[in-house]
Amino acid sequence: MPIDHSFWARYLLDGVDQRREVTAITAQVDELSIDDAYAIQAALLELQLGRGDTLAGAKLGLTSAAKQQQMGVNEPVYGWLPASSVLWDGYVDLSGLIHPRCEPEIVFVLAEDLAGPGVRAGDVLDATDTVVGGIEIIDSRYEAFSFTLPDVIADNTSAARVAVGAVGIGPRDVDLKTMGCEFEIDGEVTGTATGAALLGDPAACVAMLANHLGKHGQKLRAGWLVLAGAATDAQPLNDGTVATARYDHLGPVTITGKV
Ligand code: 0L1
Ligand code: MG
Repeated sequence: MPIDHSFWARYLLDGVDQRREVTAITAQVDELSIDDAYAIQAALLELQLGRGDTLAGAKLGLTSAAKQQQMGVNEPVYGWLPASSVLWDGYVDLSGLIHPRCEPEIVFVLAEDLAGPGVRAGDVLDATDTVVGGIEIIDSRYEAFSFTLPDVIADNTSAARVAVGAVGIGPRDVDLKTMGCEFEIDGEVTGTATGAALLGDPAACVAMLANHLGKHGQKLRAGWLVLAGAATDAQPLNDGTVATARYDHLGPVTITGKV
């Protein structure tokens, strides 16, 4: 039976609206292909935009070898950043989230459109205004944060919120591959990594996203934020949790969970 993309998009959005975990889609259908999963993701975005949201950017997930191994996959996943998900202060209101986790991100702020195919890391640097640090709050809508690859794609790659740092740097004023990041929860370091942990080069990750979108007649747009992916493990974000990502050259980004 064909997959009803609109039905499953509504199913996921109901989970968000009612702040409850839902059963994985793959536990309920015979087969969910990657193409069907992206079609559900697109239908979900359409529902959000239909409510008056706008697009602030796009994201990659599963760009570190560690995360790919955990999921048993060898390619990243791609999702969208609605404007309503972007936080402009350091507080994360947890009242609308299910079981949030947080992770450090390298964020590209685009000055120009980037349209695949054929986009390479150098093109990404050329099209980027600044690179800033960020912290993504992921909140899988699935029970126990447990899913298969198509499930997480349909669920917009667990995207929930993103906090973006205030200090940006020109993309060629720093070596993104060697730029270090330390992630701290309540003052304890939980992970350290360099940009190279993101499939060797964060800019190459963004190029992969542009090329992926190009296959679907879409592109990354000037002014958008693009998240290259997390280089360290995500950590639970609870009421009162203070998470800080400290990037070389970019200064710290801090969020606090608040009910
Ligand atoms: O942004 C991410 O890396 C999330 C990818 C999906 C897997 C997860 O929810 O951990
Ligand atoms: Mg992420």
